[in-house]
Amino acid sequence: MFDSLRNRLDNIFGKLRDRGKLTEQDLTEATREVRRALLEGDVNYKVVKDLVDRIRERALGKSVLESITPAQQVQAIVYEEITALMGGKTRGGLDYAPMPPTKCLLVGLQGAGKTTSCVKIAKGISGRHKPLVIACDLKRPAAVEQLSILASQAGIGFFGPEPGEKDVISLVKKATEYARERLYDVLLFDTAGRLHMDEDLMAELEEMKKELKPREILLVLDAMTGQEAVDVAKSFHERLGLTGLVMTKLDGDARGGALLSAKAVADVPVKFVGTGERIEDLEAFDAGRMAQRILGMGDVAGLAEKVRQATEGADVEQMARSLKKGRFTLEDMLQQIRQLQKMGPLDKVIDMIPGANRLKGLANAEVDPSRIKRIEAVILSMTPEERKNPKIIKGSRRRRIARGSGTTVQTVNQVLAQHKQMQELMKRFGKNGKKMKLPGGLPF
Ligand SMILES: Nc1nc2c(ncn2[C@@H]2O[C@H](COP(=O)(O)OP(=O)(O)OP(=O)(O)O)[C@@H](O)[C@H]2O)c(=O)[nH]1
Ligand SMILES: [Mg+2]
Repeated sequence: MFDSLRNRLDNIFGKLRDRGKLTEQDLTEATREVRRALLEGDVNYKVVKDLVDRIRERALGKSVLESITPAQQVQAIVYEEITALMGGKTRGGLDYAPMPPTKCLLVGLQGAGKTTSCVKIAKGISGRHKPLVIACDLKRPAAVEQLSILASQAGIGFFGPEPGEKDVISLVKKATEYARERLYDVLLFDTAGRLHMDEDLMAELEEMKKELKPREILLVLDAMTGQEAVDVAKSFHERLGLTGLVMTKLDGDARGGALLSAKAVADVPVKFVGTGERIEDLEAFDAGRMAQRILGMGDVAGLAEKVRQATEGADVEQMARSLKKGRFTLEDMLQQIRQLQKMGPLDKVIDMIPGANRLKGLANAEVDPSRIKRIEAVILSMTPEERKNPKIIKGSRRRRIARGSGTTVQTVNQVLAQHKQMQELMKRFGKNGKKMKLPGGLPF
């Protein structure tokens, strides 16, 4: 996600870190490079100008704190400003009506991800709510079927038009009645998309808005379309009064511009981001966490959440404990490899680990199931003592473990090397965790 922007920023801060004490010249240079990186990331030029001015002003006026380096202070300011730019502390997710049902209209151009996001949101809240998705695209029968299939795959309630039904207002009235009788408390209306914003589309949406008085009108935007997405947001907002944005396809090679500029330019908050094609690939938006990821600082909170979702219960506490202590035995490794399997594509998890960008190769190697089986066999052939203290595993023990696990000494060596790498990673994780608690609450 936003790899090129992140790498650019990472380089800039890397250079600053090497400097030690920073002169005004260093700062000027760094802010100029931040500016260039953001512009190349397709962030709106006016947004970039304001942002960079603020960063420079704050960085220059900053007294030197002893606990963190000047480079880190600059990084902290950039982090804070980017967080503020994307909406600061306001949290994403749905805003529920005080009196159910909560009605939510999903609107947007063709192919933006409305139908997919509709089911993703429903699935995401289905533990605590009883959502119903409603197909309101009466022009394309295939659109109705798409929503119906996705909903049934996700185990979500679905309501759609009869074949040949033409009147969208009568459809949404029926849907509301259907939901009332069956106690659905969140109604997600999937609307038709158009290639371009046109009068027909807008008029239909306005009519739906008048009839439903929805709590949320969410515009779904494809992040890959960059500043164009921001323009679309402005137009929709002027006409419909949006309550939020769903920014999809962040997993692609979107440069970040749409996500970074949308709030500042269109004045509508991002509420969800889509990060893949699977139903689970949706996150309630959190500006601070997103800023961390953009700046390559990793997403500790996001990782923790993902771990919690994947594992539930006692395992998580165990994992959190060993991560915190920076201690990491071979048993932990085995357990974590098994848990990581449950979390889905590993590169996404790795994206969230501080400083782990460079370790992607390592993660990819682990995804191979037969490799995981071999690692498992090797670790299970060790004595408990060896698992706790791998340092004692010398030549003869390595041969014994290879025989016992039906592998080779080379494989045993690889597992041990990999364990060492992961241990390093976990140590870094622990350190970052501690750094989080510096005065001022900055994520360093
Ligand atoms: N990689 C990726 N693909 C996505 C994401 N969200 C949606 N898609 C894909 O984008 C394509 C279009 O998604 P839809 O949900 O059908 O889009 P739509 O806005 O309903 O399209 P229309 O109904 O034709 O206007 C599908 O192939 C989705 O799988 C995302 O976050 N990441
Ligand atoms: Mg659709």
